[in-house]
Amino acid sequence: MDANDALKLYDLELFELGERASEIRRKLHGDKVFYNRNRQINPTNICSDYCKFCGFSAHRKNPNPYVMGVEEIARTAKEAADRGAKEIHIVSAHNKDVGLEWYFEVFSNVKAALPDIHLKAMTAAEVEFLARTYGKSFEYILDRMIESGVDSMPGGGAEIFDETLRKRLCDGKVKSADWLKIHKLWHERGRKSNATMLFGHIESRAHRIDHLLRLRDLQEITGGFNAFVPLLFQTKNNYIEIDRPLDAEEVLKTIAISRIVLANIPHIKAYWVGLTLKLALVAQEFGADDMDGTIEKESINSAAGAASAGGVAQKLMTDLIAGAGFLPIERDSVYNEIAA
Ligand code: V47
Repeated sequence: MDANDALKLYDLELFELGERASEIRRKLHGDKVFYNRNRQINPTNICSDYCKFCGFSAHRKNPNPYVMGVEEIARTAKEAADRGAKEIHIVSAHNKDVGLEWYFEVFSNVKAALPDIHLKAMTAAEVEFLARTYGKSFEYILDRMIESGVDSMPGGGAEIFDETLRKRLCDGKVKSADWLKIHKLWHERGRKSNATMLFGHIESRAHRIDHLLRLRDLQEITGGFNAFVPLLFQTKNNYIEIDRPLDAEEVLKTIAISRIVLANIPHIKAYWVGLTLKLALVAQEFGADDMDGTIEKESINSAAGAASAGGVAQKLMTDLIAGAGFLPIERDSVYNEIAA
């Protein structure tokens, strides 16, 4: 499928598109909807990059800079694991004050406290920031991550790959080609990662398709992406003015098209944090097969207006999935099923 064919999918009627995406989804995963028990930790919000869509980093609209202590981070992870979390998802802002080693100490401390936990950490944007700031290669940063206990990489920092738009949205942050290169290097190390796309801001349908095709092409080479996560832009506390948020039809079409175009990526995650739980459930009928997880505490989307700060209880998650007619499946971070 080329860009024109993919773009034409948007012309299909919503439910026809949903049927096509559902067919692929059901072939791959039947009635299953995956979720995990996870905890997000964002150790610092002090950022040297300036992304117009971000409400999380400490700036004029969010003037509360913080850095968590290394022990505090490990303690927070341990408390979450004691409550049943199987994955700790750590993403930081690009903080020049804490030093290179701090990033690795955070990971090795969590792993020392919790040797069996799955540590999903460091976006490609963080990898590029550390490499650039400290004069290191991407390979060096990735190898140090592995040494300090990082198991997989989240998909953040991809935003939208189109270079012109990227310049307007987040000039100075990891370039699209480098985002892809970092994931390729990570996959070459036998590791898995996810891929995101931030949509619903100033991008066009064609920009979204371009983004999907670049991911599809890399996946063809490495096979290292587990899940694609379309992140719906949250509109508050940031520096992007849009006339109105995307309507549900356009969101569902975009998710369905992701399922169709990215037939080589096993999972499509409807990230409930940005979509709301209800739309994330509807998205399961439009190609998605995953809800992300219980999360416990969410800071990035909620800083920009999402009602996700407190996470969601496991029972509510499974009740909602079952109530929508699907089979709730708890998974680990690389999609092994966890027996109930
Ligand atoms: O890269 C920033 C996004 C991302 C806003 O890999 C915003 O499983 C919406 O990548 N509205 C970080 N989104 C979060 C992320 C993620 C989340 C959950 C699961 C996974 C995964 C990855 O948050 C950033 C950026 O694209 N973001 N501002 C906003 N206003």
